[in-house]
Amino acid sequence: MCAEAPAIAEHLLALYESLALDDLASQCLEDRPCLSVKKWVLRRSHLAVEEAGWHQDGAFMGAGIQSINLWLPLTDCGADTGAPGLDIVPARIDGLLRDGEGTFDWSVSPAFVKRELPPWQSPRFAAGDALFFDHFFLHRTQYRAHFSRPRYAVETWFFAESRAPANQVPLSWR
Ligand SMILES: O=C(O)CCC(=O)C(=O)O
Repeated sequence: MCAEAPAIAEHLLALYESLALDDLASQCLEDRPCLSVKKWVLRRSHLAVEEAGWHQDGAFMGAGIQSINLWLPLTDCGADTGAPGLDIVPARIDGLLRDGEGTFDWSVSPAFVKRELPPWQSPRFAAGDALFFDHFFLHRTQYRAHFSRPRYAVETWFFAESRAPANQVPLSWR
């Protein structure tokens, strides 16, 4: 967790300030933004990558929140780069999906995604690209049988102060 790595947290907050991310988050959320202690994390994929569940983060954060996540790969990844990116469903979804057949109670099955939703995609990301999405966005860690390179990323969830999930430990930083 970034909150456990103060030097990195300070560096990231300075980066977010230089990019006026708090203003962007305020506009999207129509409220003062706060961060999540539990979902402000440094990620490193382990090889071999296990098949991950398709999920919406709202399934464990709650549907009634207001959120925006900055997913920031630090490695070229996705598509055919050999490092896992994200598999995404490029569709606006306004609620929680349930099919009862996912690997976890917060995930949905590949069969449901294939049957019910537009074709999913595995975009190519360059290190430093930014993908923003909310808690209803359906995605999973990109899954292929053979990846040869690890992938590093930063995940930062911002919440509206008035609609933040208590279970993700919201944190005001300004
Ligand atoms: O980095 C990943 O592979 C997964 C990210 C994710 O599931 C998320 O940001 O909610």
